[in-house]
Amino acid sequence: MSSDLSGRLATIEYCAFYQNKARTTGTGYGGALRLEGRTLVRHSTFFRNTAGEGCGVSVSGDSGIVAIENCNITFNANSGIQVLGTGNLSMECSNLYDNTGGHIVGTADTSDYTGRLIFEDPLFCDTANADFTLSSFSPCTMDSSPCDLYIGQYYMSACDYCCNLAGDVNNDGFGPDLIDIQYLTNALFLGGPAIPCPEEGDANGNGNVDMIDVQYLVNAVFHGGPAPVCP
Ligand SMILES: [Ca+2]
Ligand SMILES: [Ca+2]
Repeated sequence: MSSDLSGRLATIEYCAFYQNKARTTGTGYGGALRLEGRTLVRHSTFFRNTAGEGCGVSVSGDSGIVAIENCNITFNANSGIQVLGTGNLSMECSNLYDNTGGHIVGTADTSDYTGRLIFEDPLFCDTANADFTLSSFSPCTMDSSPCDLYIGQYYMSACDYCCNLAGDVNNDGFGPDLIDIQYLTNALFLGGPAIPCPEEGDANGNGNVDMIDVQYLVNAVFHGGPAPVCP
């Protein structure tokens, strides 16, 4: 259910919150935003923020009524979102990924968000230069997101690049490991699901995805061979 945001204090949209920091001890909550009152946060990206809890957003327990819609909350150094006490959070069509302390912590009933969230690598074009445009392979583009709206700050796909963990064939953020080898074998020879980011399947980085990459991955994972590379 959406939160009642009538008479809201603020709408925060089309923003990127990048490498903000709150204290990481005591009540260091809300690395990017610590919100009270009624607030709508939409089409924004939270990346690599740091706090004790709620690196992206912390919702106050006193009066916080917050709706997060179409946001990317990813790669934060502790929990992505925190809800304190009686704080109220609703979420629609957002992506949570690689928040090391958990995606949503505190008092929110996360069962409310079932089916409204995805948990996938957003495949930003160039995070080293704070470029949060989306790869054409991103699950957050208008065509790929579960709600036909883009997720995050940018609506356009601006690159075809997607390799941020070479050999992570299934693009789950882990690996390369046996699961990636099986995924690649399945995709190439057994009619399995397509490789989400072909560059991560091209383990030897020669521009083709084929049997040689399977062998390369087996060698890397089990026999101490060279690590996969991005093309
Ligand atoms: Ca993987
Ligand atoms: Ca290859």
